[in-house]
Amino acid sequence: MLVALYVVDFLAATPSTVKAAEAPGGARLTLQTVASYGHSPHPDWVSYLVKDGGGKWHHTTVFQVPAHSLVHVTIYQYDTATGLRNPFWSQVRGTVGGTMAVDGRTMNALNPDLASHTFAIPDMGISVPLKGVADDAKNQCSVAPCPLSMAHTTITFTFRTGKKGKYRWQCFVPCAASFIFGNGGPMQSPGWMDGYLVVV
Ligand SMILES: [Cu+2]
Repeated sequence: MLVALYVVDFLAATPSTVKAAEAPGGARLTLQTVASYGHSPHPDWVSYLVKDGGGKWHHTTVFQVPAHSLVHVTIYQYDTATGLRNPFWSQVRGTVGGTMAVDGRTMNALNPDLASHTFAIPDMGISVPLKGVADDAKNQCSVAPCPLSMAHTTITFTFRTGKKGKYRWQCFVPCAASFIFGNGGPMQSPGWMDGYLVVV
């Protein structure tokens, strides 16, 4: 029964598309991850959100960016670490310079135990592990969108888009608490832990 529900959910969910803000040479994509969305239909589901060019946060995972351009990504990470079962995903891949910056510090990999989520676009060879906030951090956020005054880590990186197309992206950390092996629910639902990069 649960499986059937997920399938229906998957087909019915058509998250809206948010266009990344324009930036010199391309676009600026600003995201946040939250431990719990805090609203219906799934207040306890882990999720991504995206900010539009006007500064408003949207609960969707379909992002539009220009082709053959640089995309400057900033991810505010409000969730605690779950850890990666497969250390493959702890490496930074496919970004400009093969690096990310974590709270301003340049890195090319993350201790797998510290990962909360990943931002990966497999068909573009891109994968970035996202460092979680400490389990005992004060001021943890549980209702999206989370403000910068709450505990978070900031991850920045840049990647280059190629030709136009619709590319699937997803998180590879088994971050779905209370689901079997952490891989159900939000991990299988566009709008939460996976979505599309629409390159136009
Ligand atoms: Cu995740």
